[in-house]
Parts: sequence; structure tokens; C-alpha cells
Amino acid sequence: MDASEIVVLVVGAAAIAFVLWYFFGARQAVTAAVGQGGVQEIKVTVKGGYSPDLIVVKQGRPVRLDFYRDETASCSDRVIFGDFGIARDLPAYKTTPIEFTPDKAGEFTFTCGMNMMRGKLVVEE
Ligand SMILES: [Cu+2]
Repeated sequence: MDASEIVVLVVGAAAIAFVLWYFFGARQAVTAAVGQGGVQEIKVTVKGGYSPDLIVVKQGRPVRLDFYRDETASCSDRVIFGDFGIARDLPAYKTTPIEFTPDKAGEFTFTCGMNMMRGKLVVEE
């Protein structure tokens, strides 16, 4: 094996590591903080995506997701929780609270109106 082959191997391994990190490591699960009255509260920033995009809550307790939309791009002007029958407009540079009580456990995707931006709500029993 000469030097150029070693370089190719190292660069290849680094590229694979980057791809794994990008798709599997970048997501950070955020567990809702329980505020007054036992409401599980999470702030979500909407800017080219949802941050955080993986939210963990407990089943059967009220949840409040405060969506702050930090952009005017029309893609994100609506957020949809299809499994919970929720669709809400998100005005730009405003916080829109979405309140509901998850009555079922599981993993539920929430999306923008075009199904392009995605996040996941994990409801634990
Ligand atoms: Cu969109």
C-alpha cells in the first residue's frame, strides 16, 4: 500500500464517520420541562427546521409546545401534528403555543404544511 492509497482510506473513513455523525449524532432529544400546573413545556425554534426536532414527553399530561418562528420563509408557516389532529399557523417572529394532552404513547412526526420540515414527538408511557 503506498501513501496515496492510505490517504484515500483515511479520507473515506472520515467521510463515513461524518455521514454517521450528521444523520444519527446531530439529533438531540430534549425532554420537556414540567412547569406550573404540571404542564410539560418546550420551546421550539422554527428556522429552516425545528430545533429541537426530537421532543420527549410523558403520556397523559398536558403539553405546551411554544413554537417560535424565526423566519419568514413560507415553508414553515404552518405546523401539523397529524396524529393529534392539530394544524396551526405560525406567524413569523412570534411564539405560537400549541397545547394538547398526548393520550397515546409512541413516536409521532410533526411537519410543516408541505411535509418538508420534520420533527419527532416521542410520547413515553
Ligand atoms: Cu414546508
